[in-house]
Amino acid sequence: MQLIGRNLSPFVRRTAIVLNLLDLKYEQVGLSTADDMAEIAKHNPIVRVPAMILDDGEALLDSNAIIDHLLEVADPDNRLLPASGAERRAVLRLAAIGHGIMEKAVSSSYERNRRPKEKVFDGWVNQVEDQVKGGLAALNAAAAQAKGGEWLCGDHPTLADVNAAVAHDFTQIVAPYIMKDDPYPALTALAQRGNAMPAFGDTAFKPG
Ligand SMILES: N[C@@H](CCC(=O)N[C@@H](CS)C(=O)NCC(=O)O)C(=O)O
Repeated sequence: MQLIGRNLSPFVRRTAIVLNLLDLKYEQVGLSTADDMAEIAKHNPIVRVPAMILDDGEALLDSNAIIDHLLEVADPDNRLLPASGAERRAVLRLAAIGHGIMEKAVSSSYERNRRPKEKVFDGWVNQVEDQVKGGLAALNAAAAQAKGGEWLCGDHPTLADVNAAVAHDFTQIVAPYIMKDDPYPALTALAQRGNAMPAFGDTAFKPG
């Protein structure tokens, strides 16, 4: 299997962590949407990452579709996402908040970095960054209230923790001023617990 994209992308990184947590072997092809559009377009007509190329050549697009497939084939005990009911809904709710933070932090970063400075619309940047902050505050509250275990939904990491840690770290990279003075300490502690595991830590984005 090939994972297309660099771990600077939070969507690529969360996919890589799920692959690692499921002990799946894969090769990562570190293409960037800024520099490698033609190459990415060979796999994905929308020219986005991640894409995943299965061993028979089938291409899966979008981290949600890729992770859905990985869970179907390699998580028979439903450890990363409970099979049904309130437990499943709780993981999906928190995972959606983490995914939403990623989307809004990417929007903010594109607005600030891919436009000429004089065309950046501060009102829009502030709006999406308020959405990022709302999501981070919700995950911080969930991490602070996590009962009994170290993780958001029980005694082992789920998709909710994967997304929370990646959302935290990505915001730290692209909008460090939001994380100044550690305003979300329970979430930071959760991200640190994740990153202490090779499945998470080995995927941390290394510039260069
Ligand atoms: N919903 C998608 C979002 C993927 C996404 O937006 N990836 C970004 C990189 S972080 C990208 O490819 N951006 C280029 C573009 O949208 O033109 C997912 O979860 O995989």
